[in-house]
Amino acid sequence: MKNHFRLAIAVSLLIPAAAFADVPALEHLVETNRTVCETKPAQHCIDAGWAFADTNRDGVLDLGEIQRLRRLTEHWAMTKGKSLPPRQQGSILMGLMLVDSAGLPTLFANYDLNGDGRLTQAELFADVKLDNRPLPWILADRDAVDLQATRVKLGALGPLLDGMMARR
Ligand SMILES: [Ca+2]
Ligand SMILES: [Ca+2]
Repeated sequence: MKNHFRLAIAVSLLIPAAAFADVPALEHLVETNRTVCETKPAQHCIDAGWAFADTNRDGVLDLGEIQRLRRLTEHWAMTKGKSLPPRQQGSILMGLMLVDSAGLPTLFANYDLNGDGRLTQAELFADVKLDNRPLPWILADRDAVDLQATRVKLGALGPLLDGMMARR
């Protein structure tokens, strides 16, 4: 019990109150869009995620918005994510750890092709040939994803990509 209490204090210090308020919104996003992302053309899924991430609604993502998303995902995985199979929850948290080790600002800079500090959809998907298939299908298609370019941008996360592709 004592440890849980300490953990709760640590978490509440680390995550701004605003993020807590947004967790139900993230939960809602995941639940309502699971079907959309699995069955509708990729752009529907991307637009839904983008609208959620783009807090100031200027159509592009800045580093602060991406960092907020990262914090929310962690909080969600640690609380609501408990309803997920333990392996899935574990891999989300592991993924976040890897993102941290690669450094979010570095990853952001690699994807921000024109270096203006704003990420557009075109920049994020520069190495992916989007079509009318659902997004997971496209991302699993070696011919639709420029693996070499993606590996370079992912930097320290490159080996993770290799592992994912090897499993397919
Ligand atoms: Ca924005
Ligand atoms: Ca840019």
